[in-house]
Amino acid sequence: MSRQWIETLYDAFGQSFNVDKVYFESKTEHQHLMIFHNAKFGRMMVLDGIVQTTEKDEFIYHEMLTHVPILAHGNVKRVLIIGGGDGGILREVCQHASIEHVTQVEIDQAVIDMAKEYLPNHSNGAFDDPRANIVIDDGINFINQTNEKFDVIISDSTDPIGPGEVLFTSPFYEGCKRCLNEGGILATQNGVAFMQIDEVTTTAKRLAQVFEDVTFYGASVPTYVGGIMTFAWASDNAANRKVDMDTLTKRYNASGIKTRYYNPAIHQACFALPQYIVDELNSFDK
Ligand code: AG3
Repeated sequence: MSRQWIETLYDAFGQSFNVDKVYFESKTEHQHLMIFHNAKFGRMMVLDGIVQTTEKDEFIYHEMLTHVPILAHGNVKRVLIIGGGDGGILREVCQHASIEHVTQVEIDQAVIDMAKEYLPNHSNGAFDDPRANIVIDDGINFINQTNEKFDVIISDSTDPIGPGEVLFTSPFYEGCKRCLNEGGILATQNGVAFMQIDEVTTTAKRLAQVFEDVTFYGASVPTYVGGIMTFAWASDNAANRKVDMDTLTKRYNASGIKTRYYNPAIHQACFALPQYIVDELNSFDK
């Protein structure tokens, strides 16, 4: 029988995977990193006991966290990625020929190195894209120090435990606002709403103090088990998330990107939230 690995994210419930082969397992400077093979999901990357990404279902998360803000905005030239060391978001951003520059700030060099080695299809060469500038630093340090501005900021972080925690704080959101051009959009990984509903509430409260228009959108990602993964959305321009179907379709076709999950209909639909999330968002004074 093959070894079983059990995710330790939640107390009373978890998912387990057969481990066919371990490619890498070690403590990096910042976290515990493991990469193994599972027959259903292919190669998987785990950080501090939590599934981060798998070869088979990564496209859903990476496409949704990238193309929804970029095509909603419609004129993105500069993108900032916080985290995302596996390179999946960078790969999707680089698909857009109209994007002139992308800065990625990852805290852990080992995640980039090991992803390049064992999950090469995640970045698919994007780390060598001449438009990409890769910085090894804590996202909040970079945000606090830079004078650069961006049209879209994507936070592809771990959960708010360990190194990812600061990326869910008000100072980080304020810093993002300062680094966004007018009408810019911040999109962040915000956990699985059913399992981590407090994260939705806390993020909504914090973002609402900084941005005019705050909401969430969702997508179902098999290995982020427990319901829809929510992405937080913050902008000062509410029109960004109300782009009509014709405009989205034109932008999508003109972009020339290839997708396997994202399309304009999914884009429009993903802002429809289940009532338990709507109720949660209405439960506090904004
Ligand atoms: N980062 C988000 C992983 C979230 C897992 N958490 C969870 N299931 N609540 C993924 C990095 C992919 N580039």
